[in-house]
Amino acid sequence: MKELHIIGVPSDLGQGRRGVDMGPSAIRYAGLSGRLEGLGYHVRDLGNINVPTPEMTKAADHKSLRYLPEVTKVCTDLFGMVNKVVKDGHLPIILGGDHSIAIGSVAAMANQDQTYGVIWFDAHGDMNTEETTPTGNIHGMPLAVSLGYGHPDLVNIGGFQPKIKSGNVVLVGIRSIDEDEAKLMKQAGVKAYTMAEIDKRGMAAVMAEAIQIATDGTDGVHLSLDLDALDPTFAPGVGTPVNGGVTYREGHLAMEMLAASGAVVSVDVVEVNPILDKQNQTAVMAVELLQSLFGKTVM
Ligand code: HAR
Ligand code: MN
Ligand code: MN
Ligand code: MN
Repeated sequence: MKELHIIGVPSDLGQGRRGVDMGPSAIRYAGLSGRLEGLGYHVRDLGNINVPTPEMTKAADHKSLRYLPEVTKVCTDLFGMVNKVVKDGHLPIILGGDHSIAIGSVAAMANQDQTYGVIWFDAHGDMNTEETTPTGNIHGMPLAVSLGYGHPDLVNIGGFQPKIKSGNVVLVGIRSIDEDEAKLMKQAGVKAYTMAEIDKRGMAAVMAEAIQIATDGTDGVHLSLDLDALDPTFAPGVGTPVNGGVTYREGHLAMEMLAASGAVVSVDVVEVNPILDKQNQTAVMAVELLQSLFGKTVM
């Protein structure tokens, strides 16, 4: 069994609301290490990456790419750290922070000798570029960047691009896409399972297909888990909540199916915002989902 290595990335530079930088603390406080150890894993917490606060920087110099230099630096540092964890044979669990950090983690997984598919669990598409973004927030762009669309500073982190092939990328839980973002998603040929499709066909059928797509010809799957994929009833502590999301059981079923697949090689857990949360409920949800992802069953 691989060791699980935890890396915190306390960044709120990729989005507009303060507090998501406290995500790593909240998830640790919810008992992450102990719960995973309880499943029989060796767990090592590597602490946090150094991230500047917005007050330390010239805020929003770049209106369509807010905090571009800082986000680039954080993602480059994370790239280096995840690279080392994987090369040493361990499985990285990256705690955000906003979703911009996935630019670094996906880049590191793409830098390995193996090739990996990506399952992007999210209410949003994260397929904006500086041309299409309605907000300038980089957390709305990481999937586009990983596919090679966007600012060169971001796209070229690690010195190569694109990081992933659209044919092995799949979004699950989608219910909020910007108009031009949808165009790029179609152009790029990324498969997206909307909430409507989950409603109609059920999470089990959708996840079976998602796992099929992400594992087809690859050596494993990177899971990028944005807690706003969950319905705000179960995960209120996120910066951009959208009603009509994945339920508690649908979320666990998805993780249980991923566990059964044995395909997951790395995980991001992002967008947990303790300031907006109710008694750390969203961080607890994140930990419980990770327990299912790493094999917790009823009997
Ligand atoms: N699409 C919007 C934007 O680009 C909102 C993106 C929100 N993103 C996240 N990550 N919370 O999924 O700004
Ligand atoms: Mn530590
Ligand atoms: Mn996201
Ligand atoms: Mn989201």
